[in-house]
Amino acid sequence: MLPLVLSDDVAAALAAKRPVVALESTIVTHGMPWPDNVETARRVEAAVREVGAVPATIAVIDGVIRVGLDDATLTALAQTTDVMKLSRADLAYAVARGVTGSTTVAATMIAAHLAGISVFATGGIGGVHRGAELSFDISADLQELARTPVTVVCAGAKAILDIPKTLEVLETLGVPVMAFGQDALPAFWSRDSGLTAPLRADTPEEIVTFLDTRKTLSMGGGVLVTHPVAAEHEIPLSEMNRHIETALAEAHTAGVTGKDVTPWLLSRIVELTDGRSLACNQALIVGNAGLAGQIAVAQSAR
Ligand code: PSU
Ligand code: MN
Repeated sequence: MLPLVLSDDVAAALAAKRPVVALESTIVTHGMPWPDNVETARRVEAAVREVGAVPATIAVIDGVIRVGLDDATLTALAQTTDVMKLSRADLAYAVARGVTGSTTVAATMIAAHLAGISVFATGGIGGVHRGAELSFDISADLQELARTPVTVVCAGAKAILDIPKTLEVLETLGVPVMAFGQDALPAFWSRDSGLTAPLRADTPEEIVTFLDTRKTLSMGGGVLVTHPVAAEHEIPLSEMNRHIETALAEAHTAGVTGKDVTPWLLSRIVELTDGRSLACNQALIVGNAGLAGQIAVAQSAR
């Protein structure tokens, strides 16, 4: 039997083919400080419900992959400081050891697919880190997008990454990258990365038509939909780049490596921007949840 437990409302929605949106938990445990993390998670779930879909936040709790968390479990997870950050490499390890871990984009895609959920909202995906030509630090999220058939709605790759290289790797892996409502690829806190997205969609229905066409052509793997943060919450790239340079130099001096890099940079950038990056991060993920909900609704209407 799969070590996978669906909440009652997620199970009921899936059984009735009603729209469901998967949500990750690493953003809760490693991406934001308490109590902003749990407040954001609740707002994100509400945004999914508002458009008529059911939210399914995913995490491993005591070795069980839980799809859909009740508020008490979500709150407890948000306050725990020693949970594992799980990607493809260690998801099964956490299950085998019976421990608790939060799921990254890669691990959330795996769990969502096992549960039968095909739309997933997050903030930003992992990607090719700056200096990857020396560190070889490339997130497992990119390979997961290539192999697992889940549509991921995000605000682009974080500008702490090397965005042009991230886009190149996605192209190499055959992952469609769409910008929603604009030509430019967004850069997480900023609406414009300076790069043009390979593909564009202007409505959730267009995205669903594209997904259906991929299915007809027997194409596996995921699709990345990038959704720019609302203009009133954005922080321009020129300003973010200053803070990113500072944080990267400090991380290098502090010897931060591996899976600690992304959480370390994110929390340092919150300090460097006096909390503005956090407010922006909250706004963009809530926005992404709404769009993912609309895609799921359009999909289940077909
Ligand atoms: N974006 C955020 N906060 C986060 C992450 C992304 O604003 O915490 C997480 C996601 O879970 C993503 C992961 O999958 O960081 C990527 O980590 P890595 O680069 O170690 O693969
Ligand atoms: Mn990494």
